[in-house]
Formats: sequence, C-alpha cells, structure tokens
Amino acid sequence: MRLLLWQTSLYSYREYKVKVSRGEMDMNWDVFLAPYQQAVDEIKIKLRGVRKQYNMSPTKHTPIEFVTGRVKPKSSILDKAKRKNIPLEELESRMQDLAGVRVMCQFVDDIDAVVKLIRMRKDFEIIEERDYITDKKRSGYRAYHLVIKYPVQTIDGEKKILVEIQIKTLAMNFWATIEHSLLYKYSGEIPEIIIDRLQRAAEAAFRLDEEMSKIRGEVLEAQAIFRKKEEEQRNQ
Ligand code: 0O2
Ligand code: 0O2
Repeated sequence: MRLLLWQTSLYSYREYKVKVSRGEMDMNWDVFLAPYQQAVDEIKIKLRGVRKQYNMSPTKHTPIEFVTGRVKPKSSILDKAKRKNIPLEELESRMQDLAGVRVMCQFVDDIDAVVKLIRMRKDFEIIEERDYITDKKRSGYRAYHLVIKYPVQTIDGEKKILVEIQIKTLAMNFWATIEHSLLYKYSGEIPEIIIDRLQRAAEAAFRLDEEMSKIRGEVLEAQAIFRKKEEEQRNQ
C-alpha cells in the first residue's frame, strides 16, 4: 500500500528524497534530539515518582506498574518522515512521537486513573488525546495515547517539545510488542495467516483484560496482604 502510493507519485517522491537527503546532511542529530532525551528522562522520573508515592501508602493501589521511554532512533525518524511526507524542518511540529513514554498498568481501569493523574498535572499541557481502547485500531492495537507539550529548560532558554505518552495494560503491551517485531520482520507486509492469528491474539488479550478486571478486587486484596507482610518483615 505504502509502495503503491509512492509509485503513483514517483516524481514527488524523488523530489522529496533529494530534499530529505539534503536536510539530513545539514542536521546535527545529537543536538536536535538532546531536548527530547531530556524530556523522556524527566517524565520517566516524574511518573516513577507517582508510583513511589502510591507504594508508600499501605491502602492505595498504584495504577502504574512500570514506565519506559525512548527517543525515536534516527533511522525510524527518517522512515516515518518519508512515509508521512514530513519535511525534516517540520519534524518538531509534525512528528509527535520523537519522544515517547509508555506507562504500563495492571488493569484497564488503571488506565483511566493514569489519564486523570496526567490531566491534573501543571507541568505540561495536553494537546491531543487518542483513545484506541474504545476505538481499537484495525490492526487490533489498543492503548490510550496523549500528546503533551513539555517544557524543557535548555541553556538557550525554555523549549516546548511534543512528547507522546502511551498508556496500556500489560496484555495490550505484550500484544503491541509482538506485533511491532513482526511488522519489522516482514517490513510492514505481514502474511495474511499471521494477521489472522494476530487478530485472534488481540481478542485473547482483550478477554484477558476483561477477566482480570472481574477479579480486580481479589487481586488488590491479595497484593495488599503481600505488601503488609513485606512491611512487617522489614520492621522485624
Ligand atoms: P526496577 O525496580 O529495577 O524494575 P532506565 O531509565 O534506564 O532505568 P529504561 O531505559 O526505560 O530505564 O529501561 P527499560 O528496560 O525500558 O525499563 C524501565 C523500567 O521498567 C525498569 O524499572 C524495568 O525494570 C521496568 N520493566 C521493564 N519491563 C518490565 C516488565 O515487563 N515488568 C515490570 N514489572 N517492569 C518492567 P526500574 O525503574 O529500573 O526499576
Ligand atoms: P515506534 O517508535 O517504532 O513504536 P502512525 O505511525 O500513522 O500509525 P501516528 O499518527 O503517528 O501513527 O500516531 P499513533 O498511531 O497514535 O501513534 C503511533 C505509535 O503508536 C506507533 O509508533 C506505535 O508505537 C504505536 N502504534 C500505533 N498503532 C500501532 C499498531 O497497529 N501496532 C503497534 N504495535 N503499535 C502501534 P511508531 O511510529 O510505529 O514507532
């Protein structure tokens, strides 16, 4: 499909390629990506801090299981720029996931809790929300995405950059990680038979989340007992 699009507009694709290669040569990628790395590092610390605060309370369940983050590698940036026809000088405003942070949760309800926590914060501004849980993607992908404008303090003053925060359950993350590696293996052209299996796996992940939600109360109670026991052992 992607190839077909380029074939039907071969002339503009060639022009675009020349433009991208010229722009690429002029760019200092380390300098360009430095604020994005700083934003990822800061947001990871802040969200892990939220987890720590919850864990200090014996009665509260943390909606955050773990947090990861990455700056998109240069090769993926160039691939996506070509795919979406984004000139390099417009990367900052048009590629929303140069900096990406992922928050993983145990239960679907935790996702809402994390979204609420993020909406309450005063240290950045939310500019877009995409709910792929109510409205899953055709591939079967499910997650809640927020795009934020995050202020990074640099030696040249404040710079506001876009960061994509993806919030998922562990089951959603498992599925997305597997599907992502298959997309990579088959260069985006996954065979039909595997697409079918992935659809079924997405359904299974959805059902797993549903089943876990039904025993959420039991699980939380068990985890609270476990934490109390750990606390008692530490104080002995
Ligand atoms: P702990 O207590 O050691 O688990 P970094 O900032 O370098 O620490 P980075 O680069 O984001 O982290 O690395 P990575 O591998 O993405 O992991 C980030 C955090 O998520 C680490 O926790 C991992 O242990 C944790 N993590 C990764 N995968 C899983 C998983 O499947 N389950 C759980 N529960 N945790 C996972 P910390 O903060 O180093 O702490
Ligand atoms: P990475 O860093 O390799 O994960 P688009 O690229 O057009 O699909 P867009 O408009 O940039 O997406 O925004 P979207 O779909 O809200 O978020 C893009 C990111 O969400 C992707 O980044 C993936 O991380 C994740 N994602 C979205 N759809 C899927 C999917 O069907 N399967 C999987 N596994 N992940 C998905 P990238 O660009 O793929 O980069």
